[in-house]
Amino acid sequence: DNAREQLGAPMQGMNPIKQAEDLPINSYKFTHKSGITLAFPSLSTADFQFDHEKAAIVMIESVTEFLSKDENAGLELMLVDLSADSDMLLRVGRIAAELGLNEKGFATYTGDITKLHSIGGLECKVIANCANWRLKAGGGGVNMAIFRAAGEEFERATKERAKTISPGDTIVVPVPQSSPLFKDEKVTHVIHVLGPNMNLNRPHCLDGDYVKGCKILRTAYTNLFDSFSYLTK
Ligand code: AR6
Repeated sequence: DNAREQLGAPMQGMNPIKQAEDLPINSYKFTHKSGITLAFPSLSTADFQFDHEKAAIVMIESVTEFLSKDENAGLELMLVDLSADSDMLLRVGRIAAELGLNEKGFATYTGDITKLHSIGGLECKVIANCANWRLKAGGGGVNMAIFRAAGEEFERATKERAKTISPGDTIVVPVPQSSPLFKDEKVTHVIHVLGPNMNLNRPHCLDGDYVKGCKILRTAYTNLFDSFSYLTK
């Protein structure tokens, strides 16, 4: 509860999200009244090699379900990726625009998830991490970026909460106030998520089983969004 208190009141007038002028297909804007935002990366679609088309469908379904619940009114979900050419960002941005999800609290954003305030001018108090099953710092991708940006105390705070994580599960870690991620980026919580893995060189490989894979991905997004919702209550 203490952790939840840190999150404070809803942010007023969430900053307009930067528009990529040359990419009209991506609407980097929340077009409804702003609230508290979860910034999250596309789970499993880089190092874990999950099929992008399937991942986009599962993500959109999970986002739609979350935003349609009355209890989540005022909460926003923002998919972040490093490059405007990101295949997942483009795919999801296109489907979201078709479904009118931008009016309901969804946006896509190009940038580093660990620099949303200092570079993007945004205030996303909660961010998600594509973790590994041992919750270890390093590796690559978002995991490396978040542990690097958050510092040693955050690593300790993560270890205090759990030693491992199962596919589809989440671990919520309050960001220590001494962490640059808290001080410079205004992030109060990181939610570690372990997505399904299709990479033969990583643990828990599903070996192309997309029936299981999609189910785990769906569970991962649902748990992530529910953890976020719980933090705000
Ligand atoms: N900011 C925003 N998006 C990013 C950033 C960043 N700093 N870095 C990467 N992305 P990945 P996975 C995007 O590989 O597939 C790690 O080694 C990236 O372009 O981080 O779930 C862990 O330790 C892609 O769209 O996650 C695990 O072992 C998305 O984030 C494993 O990778 C996810 O890419 C997890 O693999």
